[in-house]
Amino acid sequence: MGKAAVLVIIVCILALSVCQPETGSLESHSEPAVDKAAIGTGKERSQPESQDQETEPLNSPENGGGGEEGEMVDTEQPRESEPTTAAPEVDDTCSYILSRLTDVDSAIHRLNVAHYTLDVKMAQMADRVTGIAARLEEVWDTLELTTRISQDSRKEIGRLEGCLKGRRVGYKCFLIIRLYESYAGALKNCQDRGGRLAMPRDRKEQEALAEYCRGFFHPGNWPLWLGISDQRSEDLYLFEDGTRVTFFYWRKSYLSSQPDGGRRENCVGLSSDDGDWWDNDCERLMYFVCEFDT
Ligand SMILES: [Ca+2]
Repeated sequence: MGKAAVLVIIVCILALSVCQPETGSLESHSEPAVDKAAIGTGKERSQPESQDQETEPLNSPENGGGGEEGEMVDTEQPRESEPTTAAPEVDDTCSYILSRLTDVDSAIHRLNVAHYTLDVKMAQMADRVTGIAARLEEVWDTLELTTRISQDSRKEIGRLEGCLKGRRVGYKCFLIIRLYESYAGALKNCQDRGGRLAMPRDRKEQEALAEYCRGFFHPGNWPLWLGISDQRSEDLYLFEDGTRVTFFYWRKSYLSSQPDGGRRENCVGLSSDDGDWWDNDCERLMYFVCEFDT
């Protein structure tokens, strides 16, 4: 709005500068008319001699105005009529400029009103956005709480399922999952259930797990992932909780002695018929065993 006001002021100054010279010329043109009136009253002495010479023959026919004088009157009359026709044109121009300035002023007023209205609506919108943000924060807190409760419930369901459907050994329960997964996929699946990939830590747990798997798949034989690998360092076998494996149950026979895969096979599986351990390619898709705390 400040720029618009400055623009209006500049336009006004320009308009006045245009109008004042015109009015000045008007006055200069109107002077002879006054002088003509003054000639009759004898006050024409203050006027220039040239004008006196032009006006005297008109008002003093007695001064012996001949044919030449009459011709001068005829030639001078159109010159004096010019100001009387130019003045209305100047007035019309000024009136037009003033009317346009009035229109501009009205437009600026309307813009001011629109700007105020926009400010009010922006303030209302800011209030609404603040309210929505507060509601979103509440919804987010509720969602986090719901997610936490859901995870706790899922872990509890996994624990109950593992111990009801699986095999309990000491303070843990093993549960066979008949889904084909890679080693990493099996790890995630057990975690999503609230458990871990099976980690038989001693002979008691190993024998209980082997008996459970043999009975589950009898008379078949299926390999199952355990939570043991040497992915971090070759021949350094660790459980998935990072603890080192101290008890092993590798298959040992004249046909095959495990582990034999070197750096190609770094994840450990259990064969369901005899419970022996085999090293396998970690990307191989196999069934797996989860364990849950009781
Ligand atoms: Ca290996």
